[in-house]
Amino acid sequence: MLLIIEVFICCVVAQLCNTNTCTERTEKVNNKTTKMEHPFLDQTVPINFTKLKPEYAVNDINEAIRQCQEQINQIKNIKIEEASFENVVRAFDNATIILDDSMLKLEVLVSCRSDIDEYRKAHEEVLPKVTEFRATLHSDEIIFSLVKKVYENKENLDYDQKRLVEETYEDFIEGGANLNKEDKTKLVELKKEITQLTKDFSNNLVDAVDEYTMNVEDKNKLEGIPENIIDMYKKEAEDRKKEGYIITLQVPSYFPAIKYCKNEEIRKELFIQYNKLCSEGKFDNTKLIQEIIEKRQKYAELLGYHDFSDLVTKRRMVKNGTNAIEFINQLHDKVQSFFYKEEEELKEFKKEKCGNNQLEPWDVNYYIELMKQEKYNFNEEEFREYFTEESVFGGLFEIYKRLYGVSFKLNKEIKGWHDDVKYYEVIEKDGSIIGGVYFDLYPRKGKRSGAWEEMLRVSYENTNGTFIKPLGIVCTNITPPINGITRLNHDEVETIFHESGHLMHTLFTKQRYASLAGTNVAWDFVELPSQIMENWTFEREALDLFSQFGNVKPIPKELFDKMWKAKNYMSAYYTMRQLSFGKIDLEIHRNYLTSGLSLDDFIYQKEKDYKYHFNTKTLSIIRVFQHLFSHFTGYACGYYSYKWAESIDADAFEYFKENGIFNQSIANKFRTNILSMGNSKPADELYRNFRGRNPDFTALLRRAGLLEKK
Ligand SMILES: *[C@@H]1O[C@H](CO)[C@@H](O)[C@H](O)[C@H]1NC(C)=O
Ligand SMILES: *[C@@H]1O[C@H](CO)[C@@H](O)[C@H](O)[C@H]1NC(C)=O
Ligand SMILES: *[C@@H]1O[C@H](CO)[C@@H](O)[C@H](O)[C@H]1NC(C)=O
Ligand SMILES: *[C@@H]1O[C@H](CO)[C@@H](O)[C@H](O)[C@H]1NC(C)=O
Ligand SMILES: *[C@@H]1O[C@H](CO)[C@@H](O)[C@H](O)[C@H]1NC(C)=O
Ligand SMILES: *[C@@H]1O[C@H](CO)[C@@H](O)[C@H](O)[C@H]1NC(C)=O
Ligand SMILES: CC(=O)N[C@H]1CO[C@H](CO)[C@@H](O)[C@@H]1O
Ligand SMILES: [Zn+2]
Repeated sequence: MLLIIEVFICCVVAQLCNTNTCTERTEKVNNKTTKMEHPFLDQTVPINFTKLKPEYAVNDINEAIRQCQEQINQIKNIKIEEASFENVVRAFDNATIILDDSMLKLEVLVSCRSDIDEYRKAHEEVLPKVTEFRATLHSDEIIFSLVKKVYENKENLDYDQKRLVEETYEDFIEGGANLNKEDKTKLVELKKEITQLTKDFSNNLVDAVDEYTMNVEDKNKLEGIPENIIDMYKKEAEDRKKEGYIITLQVPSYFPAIKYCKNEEIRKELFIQYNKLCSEGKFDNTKLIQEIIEKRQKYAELLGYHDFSDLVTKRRMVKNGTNAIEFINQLHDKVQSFFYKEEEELKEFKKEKCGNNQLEPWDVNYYIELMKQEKYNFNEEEFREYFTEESVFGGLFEIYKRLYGVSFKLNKEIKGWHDDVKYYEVIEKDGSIIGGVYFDLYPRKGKRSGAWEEMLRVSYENTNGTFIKPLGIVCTNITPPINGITRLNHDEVETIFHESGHLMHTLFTKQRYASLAGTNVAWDFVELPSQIMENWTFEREALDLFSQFGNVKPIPKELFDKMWKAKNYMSAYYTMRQLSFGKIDLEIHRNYLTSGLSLDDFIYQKEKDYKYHFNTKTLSIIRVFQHLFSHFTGYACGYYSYKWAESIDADAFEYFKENGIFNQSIANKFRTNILSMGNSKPADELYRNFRGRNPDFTALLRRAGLLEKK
């Protein structure tokens, strides 16, 4: 079904690091000594984006790889008895900084300036080389033997050094460096095979989606669908030289039809077609899934794990597959009664509308939307009057001032990659500069969609003892200004708060080593700093700050109350939906091969308690579940982390809520134990240090109205 849509608004924080000093080198070209410029390798601040011309990119990245390789070779030349933390582990941490830094610059330009083709071309040209270089880093035997030597003699190192040694060692173990030759070959082979199978899976899905179109000639049949979507269907038809309207199975086309179209026949037909995708014929994914699961199992076993879920979660906060499935099961049990209560409500509503209370799978999105409109009458758009760019950012910065005492200062002298980009310095109470951030808020031709934050430059300790200052970027695609004024809806404000949370994780870091710094943390932990910030956008006290900036009125009580009522609408349904994906993800990787059941029977059995009682039985979504099967790992055995991260942030936010949402003592705990720590300690330990105990996962249910209030 519609996995792509409801799945998190995530912003993929790049897990990369950076810095170094290298501006100009003298190179011999055709026997003439020429001064070559390498703007992508230039580490000076501020970054001069004018200099980052596409024609330098390929050459510079190649040079970065060469420099990395040179440092790697130096490490390899160290005699085993001379291996030390500094000359092996720290040097290894440092070796890739120059490459990561230059690639990040190029990636920002590709994501935000794709209107300039040359950046994309340059990126396409260097990417395979960079990927290959990075892939081989953690399987090198010589370096591993040196790392292992340091690992075995780590008692006298300080805490951060030990952590870096352990994490580096684990990276090599995961890369298979500890295996014998034969197993190592098998591992490489399996990795290749899985990668190919997942590629085939994606291609099948793309091709199967492309194969189907629905041509509707009579506009009346599209009743209920918003005009702008109907325009899109019309344009699709025109592009294909057809009459009327064309709906495809691509999510932006399919989903609005399923959600809004009053005509049941259309919804039914689309649903059935979607549900059949990749289940038969030449694009059948059934066998591929079987093979991917089998090979992942072998891969995990080679590395000494019981199954793939244990391998994937080993270094995450959840720690093992058993904990992950228990987490899902427990939430499920708590939500189930609410879930069925909502089902009854929905059936009742359907009966009111059409006299029949039999729920069909193609009804759910439609009646949920209709009931929402009728019962709540809440429109995100009403907020635009109160949320201007000035008021939202004024409010956001004021919140950070109250929490952490820091201020954001616009510096117009510093230019980004486009005139819209704004650069801020973030300043500590005592006046010292913490770091900087580029905000790039509006869509433009070729800009990547969605919203994301990235550590453009990671902070770490230089060899002379000074810290490199971090640089973050925050990119969004919010509605651009009309007549010079940007007006946001609530969703867009939430997005900005979310990304700002990642930003503070990037900026507040105090880690000495690049690969442990900032947002380089466990996958099921990285969304805590960001998601928690969304909560301030629901708090009266916080929203009232907005109206102190820009010329806007405070949000009326009526609108505020409507927002809260709508917030938890059908929350058991949405929670259960995410849980069901987490459930089948873990189950298929843990128990399918030994179950003796067919794919469909297995999934049916595992997810039946996570579904409404439909009149018509349909296939499972497993054959289009891209998150699990489109990459070597991707979200496989990681889907639980959506709910996991939400549960933690709910629990963390309760701590604020109980003590005041601007309580500086709680904020300070959050900053020192989480935001400044990067991956200095395992995530569960960081969390306990902040909260004084393990997370209480029921906080999520309380927040969603799925538990009695405390
Ligand atoms: C470069 O110089 C070497 C001798 O120093 C000469 O043999 C070679 O032909 C020269 N190459 C070019 C391209 O001029
Ligand atoms: C950035 O580089 C351009 C091109 O080299 C140069 O003209 C400009 O003065 C530089 N800007 C700053 C602020 O240094
Ligand atoms: C770190 O890397 C840079 C090149 O990227 C190099 O100049 C520097 O010497 C390295 N530092 C250490 C401590 O290895
Ligand atoms: C999973 O981890 C927990 C600790 O978080 C541990 O108590 C449990 O034994 C582990 N289970 C398995 C099957 O490894
Ligand atoms: C340390 O190195 C950085 C960059 O390499 C330089 O900017 C800074 O001035 C140096 N600090 C000291 C105290 O030498
Ligand atoms: C902040 O929270 C602490 C508990 O950690 C509490 O003792 C203190 O009174 C709170 N401060 C304010 C201003 O509410
Ligand atoms: C008050 C509240 O519950 N707000 C939000 C807190 O943030 C999460 C996202 O992590 C939202 O889902 C909540 O609605
Ligand atoms: Zn995020």
